[in-house]
Amino acid sequence: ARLREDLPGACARGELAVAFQPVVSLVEQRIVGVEALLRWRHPELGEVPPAEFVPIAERAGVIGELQRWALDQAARAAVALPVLHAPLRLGVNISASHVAARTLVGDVAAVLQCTGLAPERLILEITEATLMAGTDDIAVDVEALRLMGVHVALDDFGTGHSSLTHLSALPIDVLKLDRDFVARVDRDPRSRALCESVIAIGRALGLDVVAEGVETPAQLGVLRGLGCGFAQGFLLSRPLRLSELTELLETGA
Ligand code: G
Ligand code: G
Ligand code: MN
Ligand code: NA
Repeated sequence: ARLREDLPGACARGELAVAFQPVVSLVEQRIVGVEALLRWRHPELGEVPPAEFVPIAERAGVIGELQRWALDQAARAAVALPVLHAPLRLGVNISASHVAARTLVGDVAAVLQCTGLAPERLILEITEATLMAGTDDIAVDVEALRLMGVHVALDDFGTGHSSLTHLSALPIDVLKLDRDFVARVDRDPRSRALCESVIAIGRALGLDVVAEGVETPAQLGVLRGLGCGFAQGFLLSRPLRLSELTELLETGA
């Protein structure tokens, strides 16, 4: 109840922030993107994880506002980041209800316009469950976003029920391999086989595959051996504040 009451004003009170977790190319061996992750520092309760407050925001009907703010902040940050080789890509998580509310296309267009972020740099991370709910409305919106040049990632891939046939029909550019599979990739033959198939499917469909939640060199080694293109996780970098990310890029990590 406390969170539900405090959330609507949290943005205006400056309690929200966006953290950025680097995404690394395993081929180029450098940071090629970041995932924006919303943070709420409650004045009394401390850090509230998004897994807790995003569902509350959805039920309270303030997810649209929250999401617009996060998109705007993340895009502003992205255009101001130092460019080393190529401009970093920016992943932003989009919740199911925001997609369902049908304001996403307009919201994204407005943010691109206001910040000058190139659409090709933006990757909307949408979960398998949301995309698979696949009503025609959602398909129309996602198609409109891709026509604008924006990329779409299937987030938490492996946790839903996409069949291969269905996957090839989805309007996506990136597969994010769920960290549940990555966690045991170096120890459990089944996890390894699953990761191997996802990477192979990605290659067959021309999709980038990003392994999430990489925590150990052993996991990274196996994923690299399987031909996984990209990775993120605590081993490579935890989510960083903008100042930390800028410093990391400037000191050439
Ligand atoms: O950072 P953390 O691991 O606590 O994030 C937990 C979950 O919160 C992730 O599943 C992520 O997709 C979600 N999340 C983080 N930031 C945002 C955001 O800006 N919008 C939405 N809808 N979800 C987010
Ligand atoms: O659902 P989504 O993939 O958007 O969630 C990303 C979340 O995963 C973020 O909240 C981030 O803090 C968390 N995360 C990032 N790297 C790791 C990791 O290596 N291990 C674990 N357990 N969580 C991670
Ligand atoms: Mn994500
Ligand atoms: Na994910």
